[in-house]
Amino acid sequence: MTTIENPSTAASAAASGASATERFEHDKSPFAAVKDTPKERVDTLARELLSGIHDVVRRNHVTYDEYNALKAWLIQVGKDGEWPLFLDVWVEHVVEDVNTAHRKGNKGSIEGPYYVPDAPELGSTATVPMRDGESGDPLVWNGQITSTDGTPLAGKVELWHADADGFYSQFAPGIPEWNLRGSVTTNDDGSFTITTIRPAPYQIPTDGSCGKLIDAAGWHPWRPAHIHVKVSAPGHELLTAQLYFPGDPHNDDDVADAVKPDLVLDPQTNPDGGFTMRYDFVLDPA
Ligand code: MBD
Ligand code: FE
Repeated sequence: MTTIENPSTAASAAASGASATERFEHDKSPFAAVKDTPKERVDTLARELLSGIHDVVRRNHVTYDEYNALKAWLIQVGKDGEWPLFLDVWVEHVVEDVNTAHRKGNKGSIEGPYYVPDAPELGSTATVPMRDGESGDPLVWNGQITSTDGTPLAGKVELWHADADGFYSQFAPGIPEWNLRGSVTTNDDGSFTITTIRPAPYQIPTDGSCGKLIDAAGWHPWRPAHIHVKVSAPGHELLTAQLYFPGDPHNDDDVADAVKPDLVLDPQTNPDGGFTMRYDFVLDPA
């Protein structure tokens, strides 16, 4: 597998798992949502989940050594704070699929572990917060939000993405708090122009428990370069999606299985080296 050579990079990878756990506990109140779930529903889900595990044990004749290795690994995932990472990488894409299958508008994708609400508010012609001399090719993105019937929708495009080294602000040390994060308010006709930099392919942290699994199973830790968005407009379903770049070697084997053809961009190279692109969003009425 690909190992991280730079020790300071490795340290930040471990910290990002713990930060994602803290962030999740801070933003979501999962137990409040679950306490009203009927017993029958919990019974069904818990029983079927356990039965899936029992089947794996029977089919593969799992040994006591393997069972104890699993126990040790599960304990370590918690200690590393990597439950958000594990679940968002290997489970969320199916939850996303079943919950958006009814949509006629834009395809969505997973949120992942690195969303932070309340990013700086930017106007309809926005430059995302970035450092002086932020590395990466400049990217200018024109787009519009419409409803499924074509009606223009005034709304918001929240976006967040990794920098040219593959790191997210607030989850890796030494990056300004809101770097490459923003909340863009569109014009009345739903149009917007966003200037940012093109993010790099992203490697999930390899120095914690998820990395151990990847290594032990002979998998790889890569996600294609992507821009995360949450697109909203009154009276419409919130769209959570990610946009990808054509030709990325990991579009076809994303570790998180979150690429869909409709989400691949078509950036045009500018004479001065940067990129310009158009990508519009179509939201389903709520
Ligand atoms: C990411 O940046 C991401 O988008 C997902 C889904 C998992 C880990 C890191
Ligand atoms: Fe991401």
